[in-house]
Amino acid sequence: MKTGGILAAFAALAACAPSALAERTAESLNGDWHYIVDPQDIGSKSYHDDPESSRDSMWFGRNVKPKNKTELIEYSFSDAPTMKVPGDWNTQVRELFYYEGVLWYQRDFEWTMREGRTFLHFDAVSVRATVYLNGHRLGEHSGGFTPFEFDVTDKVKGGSNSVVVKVDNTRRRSGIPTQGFDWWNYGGIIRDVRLEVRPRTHVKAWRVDLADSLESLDAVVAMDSAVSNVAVRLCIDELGVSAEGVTDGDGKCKLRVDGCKVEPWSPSNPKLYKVVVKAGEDEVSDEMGFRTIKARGRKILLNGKEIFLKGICLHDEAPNGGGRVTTDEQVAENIRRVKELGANFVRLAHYPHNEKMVRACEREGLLAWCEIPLYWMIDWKNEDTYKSASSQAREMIERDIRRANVIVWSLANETVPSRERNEFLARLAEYARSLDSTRLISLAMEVASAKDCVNRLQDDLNTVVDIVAFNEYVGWYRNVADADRMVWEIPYDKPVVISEFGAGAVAGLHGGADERWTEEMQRAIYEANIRMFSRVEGLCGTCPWILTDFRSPRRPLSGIQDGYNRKGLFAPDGTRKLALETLKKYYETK
Ligand code: GCB
Repeated sequence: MKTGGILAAFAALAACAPSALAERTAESLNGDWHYIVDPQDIGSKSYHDDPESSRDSMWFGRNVKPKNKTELIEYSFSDAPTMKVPGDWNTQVRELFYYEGVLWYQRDFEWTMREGRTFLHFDAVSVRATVYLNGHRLGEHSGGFTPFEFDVTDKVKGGSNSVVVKVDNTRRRSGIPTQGFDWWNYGGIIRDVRLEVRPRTHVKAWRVDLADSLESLDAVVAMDSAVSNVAVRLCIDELGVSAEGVTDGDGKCKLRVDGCKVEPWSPSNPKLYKVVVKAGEDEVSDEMGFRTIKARGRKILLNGKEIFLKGICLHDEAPNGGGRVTTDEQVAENIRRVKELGANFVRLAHYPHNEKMVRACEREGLLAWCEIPLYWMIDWKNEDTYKSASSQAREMIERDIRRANVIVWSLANETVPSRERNEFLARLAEYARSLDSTRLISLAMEVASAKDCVNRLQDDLNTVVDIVAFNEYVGWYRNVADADRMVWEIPYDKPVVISEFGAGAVAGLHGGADERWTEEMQRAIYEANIRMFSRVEGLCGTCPWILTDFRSPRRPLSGIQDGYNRKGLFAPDGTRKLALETLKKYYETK
């Protein structure tokens, strides 16, 4: 087991880990927030386009109220309608279903001053957020699926406070994702919001990993500043672990624990331990598991043993077809559907999913592939685009770094090879490895049309990744008869995962196996692909597209798609399609 990288890599975790749901004393700011729809961004620009704001009273971030009955103020949050946070606006407010643009949120909250530092924490805002507290602009965040926070110790007051969030989900050419993608561009404060109180000097990031065997652990604890000599204690009662150390001049403490007997985490035994870290006045804890994951030759080894990834792709969408996942019940239903297939692996496509989902998968023994929305046509030459990709990758890795079930960081989906793309992605892969060298790196390649059914998977980026993964749509975007003739040449001594295949079907629509949109055709395509898999050398896993039909504006075919990508094995209401049984039977043999 190679672990040398863990400690070294940890130093690179930069802004660090606003992760782990409710680790410390927190007050939720979920609930009803007022909103103002602002398609022309009048809340932060004047009519002559001056930025925030020549006409002070129109700056929405200030949440100004008229001082007397004569004063003109042309907005009022307190009189504006409300919607729920967390939640996307598209499925909460009928007229915002297709809305892309600026929308302002506001809420008041009462606060009692406390000792220590106070952070305003967002689990995710889609896509760009600018946050104001009591009229002060706290900052911005871009990237719709990862957490961020602001230190508001000096801005929050005892008594009543007002928080305003400007959210903008306009698609941009330089953005990640960029302008075209096959899912719904949900906007809003889509995940939880809270105020968190921490001691003045507190733990900013920490991790514990297996060292060279199941009998030793390496831990690293990093404080929020370079304070030395802070007493650190790591406790895992169930393992009889209680180790002590002090921080060095960088505010970090490294601990090695020997002589414990760790039961490794695996799908059949998703063992979690309660791990507590005390550092000075601070205390954090997590339920976490320990395992190793390696790529060796053409195999994937979990805890040293070969594993086949019986996977399924899914979006972060509520199972009934409505909106982003926000509740434990929605997570539970998505997981119930995954489990019904007999799967042991989920591809959480195409962006970081709700942390509740990642954690629930860990408890349920589902391995996970996590990815950033670097998808299709990216502006490879734009340094701002790279910055966005790398910060989204960092925030994803920081958030989920302690999750035993997360085994793959995937950096891109179906991007077209070019020199600029190869350089961009190779640089990103190196960066991801510098943050976490203990997991596998991959990306989902697109397999373009093969000449005479010979598919040579030649892509220079395959020399960079740990898993060669590709999306093939034999039978759907190319002839189903090709499946039995297709030759796959994979000139890399690396494990191979089919990261997508599938076909669209309307639940309840029946007909011949050659009839588009019928359940029979979807099933026939699954059968043909499954026959083909035995001829893919080094195949270590399959991830059909997709668990449940999902909303996408790219799918307008009336009477069939009606705004849904229909490649689900389940319809949104949970109706099973015929291909589900086919996949289930295949997974029973693996
Ligand atoms: C793909 C994409 C996925 C699409 C899917 C489809 O290759 O990765 O995001 O939704 O194909 O249905 O065409």
